[in-house]
Amino acid sequence: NVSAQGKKLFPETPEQKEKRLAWWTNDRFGMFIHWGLYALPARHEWVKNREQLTDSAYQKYFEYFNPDLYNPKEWARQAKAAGMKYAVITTKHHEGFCLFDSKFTDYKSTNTPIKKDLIKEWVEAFRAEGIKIGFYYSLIDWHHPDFTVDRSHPQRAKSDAEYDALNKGKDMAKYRTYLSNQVRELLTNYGKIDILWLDFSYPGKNGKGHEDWGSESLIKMVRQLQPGIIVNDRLDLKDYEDGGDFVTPEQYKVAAWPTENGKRVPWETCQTFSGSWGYYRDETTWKDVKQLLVLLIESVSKGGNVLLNVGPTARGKIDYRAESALKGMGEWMEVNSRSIYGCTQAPEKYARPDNSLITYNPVTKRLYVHLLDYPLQNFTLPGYKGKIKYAQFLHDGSEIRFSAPSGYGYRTNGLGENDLNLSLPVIKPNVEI
Ligand code: FUL
Repeated sequence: NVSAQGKKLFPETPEQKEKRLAWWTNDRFGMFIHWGLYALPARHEWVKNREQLTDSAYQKYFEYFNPDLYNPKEWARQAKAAGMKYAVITTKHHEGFCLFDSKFTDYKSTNTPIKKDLIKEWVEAFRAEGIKIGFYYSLIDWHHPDFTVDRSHPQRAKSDAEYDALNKGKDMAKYRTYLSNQVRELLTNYGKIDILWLDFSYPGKNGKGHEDWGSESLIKMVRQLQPGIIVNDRLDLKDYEDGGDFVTPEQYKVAAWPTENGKRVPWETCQTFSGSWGYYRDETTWKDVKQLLVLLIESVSKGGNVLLNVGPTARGKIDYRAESALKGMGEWMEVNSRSIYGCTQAPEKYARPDNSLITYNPVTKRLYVHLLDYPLQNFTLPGYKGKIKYAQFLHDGSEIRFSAPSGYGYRTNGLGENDLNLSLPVIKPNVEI
């Protein structure tokens, strides 16, 4: 993670930053969308790199890119029904193909058979549903002729000599200008943008990725164009306290709320339904709804957000397996979202009961106990005596009676002096995790 050196890029107090991020830490749950030419081969968004496909071998995906069923209103409706409050789409992924009408390249959706600025329609559709707008933009570009493939680039060459050969005649400075021009277009032509998700720079031969990518001037421009925007942490600005607004654990669950210099930092885990970010037709390892809900609840219980990814198909539909998982999550969110929005890690005085997760709303002072499996036995809130005024189910608002130990009999039942026993009905709630 980032080890801040105290150097700052902007004059912003911690309170101002907290205010800028307030909606994001409240909303907790967003949709990530990875969509590009890689939806056609349908075997991972890194396919060009993994299979070492040449530009001309990859060209057919450009020529056949025609998502005739693309209907971003439908995507936005599905995101909203799942309880997602913000969304981040790949305007350009590592392959270099742009879903937006950029002045600085011909490698864009307007030049494919679909002939449209797909980002424009997407922004309009998601905004209309009240969903906050995020742009993912790849700092890596396997198509741009001046993008320098240096020795830290994953998976390409095996030696410095090989990299030098690959890099001959390339001018990273030209690529820097290109990327900054494109980021300017994205932050100028589509109205207010809420999130910028840059992915990713890495230290090259000089050990300073931020110099290769011009990260300092890039982020300064970003802040100038969209002062309220929230930016992730993948610009290799580790020397700066404010080099990114939140950290981005990818495809893993954090053990505890991440910290830097002893202070808790805003964080968001990005996760796939299966394994690939781009549409992967033959993938079999799909997470079920319960796993996904636990991921969300657990993240909120440690003060974090979840950005859950869909990889739409080459025809522009959300994969049916993702669609049904979103629907399942939505059914749960419809009655339980109160335990997600505005919630965070519970204060220490509330211990986590066995086989459960707890989230807490500091404004309403509500504690939410999420039972991961409906208990067949007594359910105990350890050490909660005197800390709870009222308890209810979320699915129907009905009261849950509770009792504290009041005598010898209770103690022999295994209840500690300060515990509470919840009297749960035998019949399970119909909306389960
Ligand atoms: C990674 C990328 O390389 C993946 O393709 C994906 O976009 C993920 C969110 O970030 O670093």
